[in-house]
Amino acid sequence: MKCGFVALVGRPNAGKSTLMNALIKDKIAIVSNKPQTTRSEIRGIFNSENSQIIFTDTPGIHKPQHRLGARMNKQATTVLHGVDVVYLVVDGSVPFSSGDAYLLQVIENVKVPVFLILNKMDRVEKEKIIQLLNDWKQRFPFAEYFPISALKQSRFKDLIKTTEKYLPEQEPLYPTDMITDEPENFMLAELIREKVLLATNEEVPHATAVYIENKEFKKNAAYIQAVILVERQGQKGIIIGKNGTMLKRIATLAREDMEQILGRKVYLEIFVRVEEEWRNKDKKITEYGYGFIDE
Ligand SMILES: Nc1nc2c(ncn2[C@@H]2O[C@H](COP(=O)(O)OP(=O)(O)OP(=O)(O)O)[C@@H](O)[C@H]2O)c(=O)[nH]1
Ligand SMILES: [Mg+2]
Repeated sequence: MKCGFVALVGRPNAGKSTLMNALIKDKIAIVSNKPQTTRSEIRGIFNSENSQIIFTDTPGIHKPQHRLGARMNKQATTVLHGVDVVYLVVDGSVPFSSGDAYLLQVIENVKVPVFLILNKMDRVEKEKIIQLLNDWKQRFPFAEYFPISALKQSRFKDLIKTTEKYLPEQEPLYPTDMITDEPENFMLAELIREKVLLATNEEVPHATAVYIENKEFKKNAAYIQAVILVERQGQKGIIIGKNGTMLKRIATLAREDMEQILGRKVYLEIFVRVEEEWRNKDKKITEYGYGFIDE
């Protein structure tokens, strides 16, 4: 059967995580309307009769402001070099910009076929799509061109079929009922971070880290203690909210998702702490699971 690796790279907010989740029909990576949602490489495994495709979602490549951002970029560009196919995921509903031009430079050194995934086509009039594709054809010799909507899941069958053509013939590398190799605690912490991204604005989402401090399974329930870290006292106030209402909302939404994943009742307790400048501390970044040390 066909089995191989596909990397999803692109600018923040292009829809990489939405696309990966939709392709594997499960929620592995968190999604939000804020840029820089994904902070580490995340694997989602697609299994079918004919193939196993190991997708790696990556952080959006951007101009870094902290060590965290620099490491996110490094991870994304490193993933490019260990795969069989690269999907360059572009938000086709916004004009071409310097960020896109930078990405084209990044993929210039890639030795494997690169597909252009022109995403968010549900927002673009049909007549304009051909023009957009022509513009992109002038910019880089992509192996394949796919105008799609990750949200509406258009052209997925065709995308999978075409991708399979570029993968090596070999036995599955992972068990065929496996959809990810992400550690459970990391996925649970990410669910909480997703709710913070949903509920807060400006600097707060970016200054937030989440980790699971303790998890116990007793009878048919899970007892989970988690920590939300922010960089400043004021941000802590925002996360907690008036009379704790914001934190309660975040915890309720996260708990519901956790119950889905764990298939049991969840008792979730969240503590909010301040860790100044954690985004510039390599040791902390690694500890919270946002990637390897960048030597
Ligand atoms: N209209 C529309 N919106 C989409 C589509 N795909 C993704 N989105 C939205 O775009 C936003 C960003 O999606 P993500 O999947 O988090 O984007 P990402 O590329 O993973 O972003 P980072 O992790 O920050 O790099 C979310 O609000 C999605 O719902 C699409 O095909 N159409
Ligand atoms: Mg993402």
